[in-house]
Formats: sequence, structure tokens, C-alpha cells
Amino acid sequence: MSTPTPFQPDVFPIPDNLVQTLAQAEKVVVFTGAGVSAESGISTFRDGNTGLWTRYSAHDLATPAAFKANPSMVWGWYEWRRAGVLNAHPNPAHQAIARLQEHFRDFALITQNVDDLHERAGSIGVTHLHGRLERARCFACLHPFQHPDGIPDIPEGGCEMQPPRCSRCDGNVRPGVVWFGEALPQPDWEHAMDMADQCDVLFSVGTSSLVYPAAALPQRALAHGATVVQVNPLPTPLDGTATFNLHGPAGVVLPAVVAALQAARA
Ligand code: BJW
Ligand code: ZN
Repeated sequence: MSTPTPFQPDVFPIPDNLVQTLAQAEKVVVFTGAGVSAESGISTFRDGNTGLWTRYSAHDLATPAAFKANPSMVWGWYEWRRAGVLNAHPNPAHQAIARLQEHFRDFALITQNVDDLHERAGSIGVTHLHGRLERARCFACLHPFQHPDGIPDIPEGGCEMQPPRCSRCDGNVRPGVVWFGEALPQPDWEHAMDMADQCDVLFSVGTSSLVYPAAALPQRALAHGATVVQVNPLPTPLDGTATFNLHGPAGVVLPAVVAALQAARA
């Protein structure tokens, strides 16, 4: 009969030289994309038949011009997405990242995700490069809008919904996200670049590495000699240059990374 062990670093094999590098690292960045929330039931953007941009048009939904042309369709679609996030829960990948934070003197979690699942898993000081669904604001004057409490009941794919009006200028309220063609929030982007430029190790987790400028962060880390660890079940353009490619779901790989690090430090 086998004896249960408190942790199982061998559930996903983590290379010894990666564990040694992590055990000595001081400054660590975790850079995440939609794949980290996939195991919570949140759709990614570009995966096979399930990605949002394979089922819905980014051109018609995720640009300022789309919102100007059809604010009700865009608002209703994002309300459906916001309801999906409110109904979801953090998964073992979010939890492992929150635990990883405790191991390093200097740590930054930089996400492209617009959900709050990292925060709900216990991560603090999360940088959201592409905004947050909960941070709606006026399209005209940028005045913040507070969503009412509760989870809206919206049909799959959303429905036409008039956006709320701004309390300051009566303009349309827009989702609090960064659309194509819009600049990333400047202080957040500068913090992300600084951390990528100075880190010892950068994890790139659950991102297709296709959307710029965010996709440049792992390249910036590599450029100054940092170790870049990619976690993704599928290959991406980063595979050729990443120091380590851990091909598996984040909810399996990251708990194994944390367990291996804890075992090395024990
Ligand atoms: C798993 C998994 C599991 C699955 N475990 N993994 C250079 C070249 C070409 C174009 C450009 C360029 N520089 C800029 C551009 C234009 C454009 C761009 O990058 N376009 C490319 C797509 C071609 N970029 C922009 O427009 C950006 N702005 C900009 O450049 O501004 C310039 C400017 C300066 C000054 C003034 C004005 C302008 C803005 C980009 C905004 C992106 N917005 C979106 C939507 C946000 C709102 C919303 O949620 O609707 O952000 S698009 C979408 O893509 C979303 C994501 O954050 C982003 C990245 O996607 P992500 O996270 O990588 O998801 P996927 O689906 O692509 O990948 C998921 C991965 O997970 C897959 O690899 C799976 O295998 C994996 N996975 N299960 C681990 N269990
Ligand atoms: Zn306004």
C-alpha cells in the first residue's frame, strides 16, 4: 500500500536545472494570458472552436470604432462576459501563482486578462495591461462607472443592451478594457517593461504571444539574459526562444512548479 505524500512534485516533471534557477532567483515576473483562466471555464480568444475570436468578430466588438457604431451590441456582449467572470472561480493555476509570490523578494504579476481571478486567488498588486471588466468608464470623459451589485442574467453571446449614461457628461459608458488600436495604461506598461528588463526569471503562462506590445515582454527578459519559462499546452511563437517550454495545462504545471520549489527549499 502506498503512503500519501503531502505534495507531488512529479505530477508534472519540472527540470532540475529550472528548480535550481528558481531557488536562486530574487526577481520574478509571471506574465499571464487567457489560458490561465481557461480551467475556470473562461473562454480564451484564439483556441480552436472555443476561442472568442473564432466565434465572435473582434473587428465588430473590440475596437473604439465598433463601440461608436453599435454601443448596445458591444455593451451587451461585454455584460455577458462580465457575468461569466462573476460566476467563475479561481483554479489551481491562479492559486499556484498566488503561492509563488510568497517565495520571492521581488515579484510582479502582469496579466493581459480582464477578469479578477488572480486577485480572488489571493495575488496582490496585479498589473492589468488590457484593463478590467469591472472598471467601466465614460467613453467621452473617462469618468468611472460603478456597476450595480449582482450578476446580470444575459443570454449566451450577449444581447443588445443600452450602455449606462455617464453621471458627469451623459455620454455612453464603455467596458473598462483595452481595445485594438488603443494604448495600454501607461504606468502599468512602464512597470511591466521595467520588471521584464530587470527580472531573473519570467514565466509566460497561457498566452498565444501574438498580441503586441504585451507579447514583447518575454523577449525583453531574454534580451538581458533572464530565464524565460513558457507554460502552455500548445506551441506558440515563443517556443523557439524560451529557455524552458513546459507543455501542459497551467493548472497542472504551476502547482508542480510550486511543489518542486518548496521541496528544493525544504
Ligand atoms: C492554455 C490553457 C491552459 C489554453 N493552460 N495555457 C506589432 C505587430 C502587429 C500588430 C501590432 C503590433 N503592435 C501592435 C499591434 C496591433 C495590435 C496587435 O497586437 N495585433 C495583433 C493581434 C496582430 N495591438 C494593439 O492594438 C494594442 N494597442 C496598441 O498597440 O496601441 C498602440 C497605440 C499607442 C499609442 C496610442 C494609441 C495606440 C492593444 C491590444 C489590446 C488587446 N485587447 C484584447 C481584448 C481585451 C478586451 C477583451 O477582453 O475583450 O486583449 S484582444 C485579446 O488578446 C485580449 C487578450 O488580452 C489578448 C491576448 O490574448 P491571450 O491572452 O494570449 O489569449 P489567446 O486566446 O490568444 O491565447 C490563449 C493561450 O492559452 C493559447 O496559446 C492556448 O494554447 C493557451 N491555453 N488552455 C495554459 N489550461
Ligand atoms: Zn462622461
